[in-house]
Amino acid sequence: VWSTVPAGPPDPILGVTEAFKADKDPRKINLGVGAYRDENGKPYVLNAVKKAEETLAKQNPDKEYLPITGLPEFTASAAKLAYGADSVPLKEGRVAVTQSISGTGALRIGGAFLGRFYPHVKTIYLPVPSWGNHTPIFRDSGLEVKGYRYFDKKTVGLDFEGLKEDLRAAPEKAIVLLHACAHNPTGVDPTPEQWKEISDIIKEKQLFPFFDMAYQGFASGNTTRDAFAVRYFVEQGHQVAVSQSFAKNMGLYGERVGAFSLVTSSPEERARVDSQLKIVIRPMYSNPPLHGARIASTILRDEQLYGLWESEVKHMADRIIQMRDRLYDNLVSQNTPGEWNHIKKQIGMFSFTGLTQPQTKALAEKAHIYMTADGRISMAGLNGKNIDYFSESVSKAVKG
Ligand code: PLP
Ligand code: TYF
Repeated sequence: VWSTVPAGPPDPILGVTEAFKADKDPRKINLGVGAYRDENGKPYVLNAVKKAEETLAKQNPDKEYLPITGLPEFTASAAKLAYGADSVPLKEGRVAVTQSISGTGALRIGGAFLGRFYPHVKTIYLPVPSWGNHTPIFRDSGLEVKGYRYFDKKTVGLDFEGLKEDLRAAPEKAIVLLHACAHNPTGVDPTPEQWKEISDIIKEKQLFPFFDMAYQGFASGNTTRDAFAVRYFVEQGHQVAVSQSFAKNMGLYGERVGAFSLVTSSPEERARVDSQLKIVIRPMYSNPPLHGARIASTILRDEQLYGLWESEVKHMADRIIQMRDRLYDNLVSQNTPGEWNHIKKQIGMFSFTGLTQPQTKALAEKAHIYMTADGRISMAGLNGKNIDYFSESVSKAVKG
């Protein structure tokens, strides 16, 4: 029956891990996938998570199904984390929230809901470039996918003029996807002043802002600061959609903890939206997994665990910032041709190095260093033990 099924290409990000695993050289480094690694290059389970699991084990909770929209304590705390405890729409009971299968699932639910109910042009504009999975997620949700300019190769920074031009030229009421912070793959975020201008254009053109917040806390080390864009837009009266992931900021990757939310205009409207979110979710997976949502909710609702978690998020963010400084210093002291300031200016898990495809290929073949073909590196893969080898290898690759 399947003789006509064509072989598909490997995933551009997860494929890098395959190549890494096959390499037997002891110096090998995997900077492909965006997953945090500690100072020893090992996956890191947060102490806040371990403690929450201990608390949960003592409570010995049952394994009943969750409601379709998930664990109510979790969704309430997740929304508070994103929108802020003082958020007006939250206090007025007009934010519809559902638990999701991490950030990917949140985007997919959001896409499906918009595909079914968004009453205007069903086109979503993504930054160019964006996370590789955005295009298929929204295409599979029944939306038309287009792009707006975002990254300027010349300055290795934000193409703010291009961005504004493209948003102004988009059809009225189109959907715009915005990375709330720590843009993947570029590590380039708008400044607060630029966010304000973006908000004005979106208002003028009545565009619909859909925030993907996969790295809250990971950019600056502070969850409030990283929520600036979302909260500012809400204060300006935008009825935003927000996708949240707890994969990176709580290190809950494989537990698949996330939330999708929509600001509505009244509690009555929220109730109607809630009812339709359930109808979207029920045939997809019925209800979400329990354990990770219990962990996140325990951390978010306990003052001490919350404090511990905040300090651990900051530790992860700071370690990445240190690696940026060391990489920059090394590249400059080794007289590596080019301008490397962007390494320090970029923010979050990734750096868009500007390395070309032949250079990334040479790094893999000659130095056993793996990154995505676009020159993106996951900064978290660097540590005190491999940073010098990495910098020297990059320097050599650039000198050719
Ligand atoms: N959105 C962006 C921009 C991401 O970088 C990621 C993960 O890398 C996600 C969403 C979703 O990840 P997850 O489904 O693991 O939460
Ligand atoms: O590194 C990245 O950009 C992501 C990481 O189910 C990732 O693609 C990997 C697996 C997954 C979700 C995100």
